[in-house]
Amino acid sequence: MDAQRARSILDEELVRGRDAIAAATSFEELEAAKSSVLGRRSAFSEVQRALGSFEHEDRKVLGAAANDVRNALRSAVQERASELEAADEERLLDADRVDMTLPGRRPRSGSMHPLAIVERRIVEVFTRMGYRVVEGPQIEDDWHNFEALNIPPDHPARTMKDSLYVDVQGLVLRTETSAAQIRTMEAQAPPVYIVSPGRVYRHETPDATHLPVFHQVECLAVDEGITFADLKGTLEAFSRAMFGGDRRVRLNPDYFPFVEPGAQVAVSCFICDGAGCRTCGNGWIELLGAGMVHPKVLENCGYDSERYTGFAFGLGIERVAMLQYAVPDMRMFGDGDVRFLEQFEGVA
Ligand code: FA5
Repeated sequence: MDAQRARSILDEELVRGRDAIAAATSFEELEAAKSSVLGRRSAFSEVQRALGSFEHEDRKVLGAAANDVRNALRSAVQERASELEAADEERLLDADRVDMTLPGRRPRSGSMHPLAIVERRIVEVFTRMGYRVVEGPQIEDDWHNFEALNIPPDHPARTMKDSLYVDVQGLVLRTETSAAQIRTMEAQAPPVYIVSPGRVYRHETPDATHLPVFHQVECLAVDEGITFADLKGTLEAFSRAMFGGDRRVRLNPDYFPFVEPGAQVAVSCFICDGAGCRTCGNGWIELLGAGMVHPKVLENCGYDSERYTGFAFGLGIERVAMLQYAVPDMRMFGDGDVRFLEQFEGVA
């Protein structure tokens, strides 16, 4: 390479380098442009390496020219880097910009489950009448779930068909909230006025009006001089508070080992108003079992059955909720379908 050639390379590389640096649109491209004009394998470096072979005068002039070219290109790189940095920052700011005129994003909030709403309402009707709320365990022992409730070992309610046993000797998923009656009476002296809501379990095939896991509210009143009239009056007060005046209530004699006499209480169907339809069958929806507490149950809990009498009933929360919200199939409560559940938003 002669001095003249070196000169023209320096001139060309200055122009080419400036163009390449200006054309870089990212830091990667800028780095590539820089190494192509100033890197070890660039034409510029070749000129530098050739300097040593030139005459003294040429070396001086070309050395100075090479320095100028390198300085010019380096400052071009720096300038372009600051431009790219500024552009980057601008982009970030743009992306982060908050449009104050946009409407806010409302966070999705859940709502009370219809069964929770109904349970709360039922319990409220009773607490307003002076009842206390108690809760019992869902896993019960034989005594509280059966024996103390006057359900002897050979009673059909004990067979594997109806009950779900826990794999521990003598323990069962409670089949009714009535077990809470026993726990309450064992723990306190009369008078007793309690409601006890909760989940119960039975070996049952689900259909429109039955579930294997459902909810009940137990009601128990034990005091001196309580009669069947008190039970009927309480049931009527409850039905009026829950369903209004236009639903009819029916009491039929029924058998439960822990009451005497016992009754099955039904409310006229909300769909057919008592005529009979697919949901109710015969026009009535059975809501609860009720009766006068069996003297043996009182004695089992250490109460004097000569002095004290009482009534009890246990009602199904799902059945009440069906009546209240005209739900045709009980299984809908457990499906977890948001389209169903969100209809209850704002109800409670
Ligand atoms: C009982 O469970 C008694 N412990 C009620 C009772 C309490 C009687 C106190 C006397 C004194 P029964 O099995 O009928 O009774 O159930 C009571 C209510 O629970 C029924 O009327 C119904 O509303 C509801 N129920 C019963 N089985 C189911 C089921 N499989 N799915 C949904 N609800 C049910």
